[in-house]
Amino acid sequence: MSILEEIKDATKAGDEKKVTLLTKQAIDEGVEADQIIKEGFIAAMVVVGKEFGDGKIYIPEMLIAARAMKGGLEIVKPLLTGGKIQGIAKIVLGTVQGDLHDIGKNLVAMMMEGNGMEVIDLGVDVPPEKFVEALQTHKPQFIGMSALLTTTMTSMKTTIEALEEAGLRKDVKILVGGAPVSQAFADEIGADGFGLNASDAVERMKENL
Ligand code: B1M
Repeated sequence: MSILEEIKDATKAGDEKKVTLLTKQAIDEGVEADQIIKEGFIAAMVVVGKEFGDGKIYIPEMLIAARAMKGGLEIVKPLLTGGKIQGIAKIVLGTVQGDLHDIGKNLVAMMMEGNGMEVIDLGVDVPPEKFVEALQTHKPQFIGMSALLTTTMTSMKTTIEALEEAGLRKDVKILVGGAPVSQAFADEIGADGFGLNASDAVERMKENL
């Protein structure tokens, strides 16, 4: 079994200690951070999501796998964020109201920081008014919203409406992403960009600079 398969299995099993050890080992062996994330962590979460959807596992297992992935991400973080010049652009980022999923959002943040962007992370369950307030306080060029639930992605639209009502929409580019979000949805709600994954999110930012 390859080390990436081992990382995938350990993440899926929620064995955080093993995930961290294997991730360190993979880095030492010269495996790219991007490959560890895609073929190790994300591949595991795809299986976890499918098994949860099929009723084979339950929330605790999903939570434990997520914790293991976070442990692994902490190990690769310096490789994604280290050594680059900060401050090309500023983004206020958050997972929208009602949504507690933050792994993808955190990965997007790491990738942005690694590409010289300044990230102000509002965390999870961020209500529209908090995005508005953060825009007034930090004056970023971008607002980034993440959603993982079909029931919470509508909060992206509500947030855009709140920015319009506050007369601030024209001051900022809005970037959206997350598993249920699509380009068509981004267009429908009037966002400026849709990121399919973390590197794509960075590309959309660069295009809109
Ligand atoms: Co939840 N969950 N979850 N969950 N969870 C999903 C999303 C689900 C698809 C699982 C399933 O049913 N198959 C399903 C949603 C169904 C739907 O809406 N259609 C679901 C559900 C139902 C739920 C609960 C409602 C379960 C319940 O309580 N009954 C509940 C909701 C809680 C809430 O938010 N209010 C819930 C809870 C949880 C946990 C807390 C247990 C845990 C989250 C832990 C955490 O994040 N701290 C969890 C997890 C781990 C998942 C799955 C298994 C994995 C998500 C993940 O981290 N993926 C997920 C199934 C799946 O997606 N395979 C599932 C890895 C991550 C790197 O990918 O987040 O997609 P992702 O991010 C990607 C891209 O989407 C993109 O880039 C990232 C990197 O490539 N991206 C952006 C993300 N944000 C972006 C922003 C951008 C641009 C790109 O610009 C700003």
